[in-house]
Amino acid sequence: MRHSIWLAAVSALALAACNEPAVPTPYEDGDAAHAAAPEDPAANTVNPAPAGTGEAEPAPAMAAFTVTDAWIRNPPPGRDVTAGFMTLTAEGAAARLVDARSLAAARMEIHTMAMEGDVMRMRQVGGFDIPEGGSITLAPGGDHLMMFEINRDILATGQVEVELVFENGQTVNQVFEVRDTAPDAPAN
Ligand SMILES: [Cu+2]
Repeated sequence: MRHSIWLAAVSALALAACNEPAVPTPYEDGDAAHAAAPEDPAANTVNPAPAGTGEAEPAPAMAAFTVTDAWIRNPPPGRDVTAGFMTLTAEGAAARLVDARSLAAARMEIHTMAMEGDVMRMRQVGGFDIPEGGSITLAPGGDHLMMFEINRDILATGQVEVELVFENGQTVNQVFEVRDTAPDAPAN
């Protein structure tokens, strides 16, 4: 009980921080920086590996993703932002989550939380790295998928599809449950 209250308090803080008009953030610059990322020479190489050799493949490695506990916080009335959370596992290759899209939000960003002096603030980052065979957990008070200009009609359906975009070009369509609180995660 105490734990869930703490989580609620922290996430309320996160949402409050997200909602601050504060300083205009150059989100577009961040996107542009991404688009202008140096080309991956391997991506354009048409060079199938000789049959029978599975090593030194030129193409980016594909990972098999598993998403659990995917949920979006049901935003309080009057808010036009909210956040999505999940546990994401990559098997077979390391991966980097670099973007997310949904019809339920005009714009989504990848955010983390970090201390700035004595204050915990959210901050946009370029992506989250998932080690091969490892997982990342996005949770209230920590890493999250930020959703701006939310569509309440879609959120009201209780289920929101989000497309997760990875640096190697892979995408995953995942349904996020709209909830007031985190689902009870099974103990791992
Ligand atoms: Cu945020």
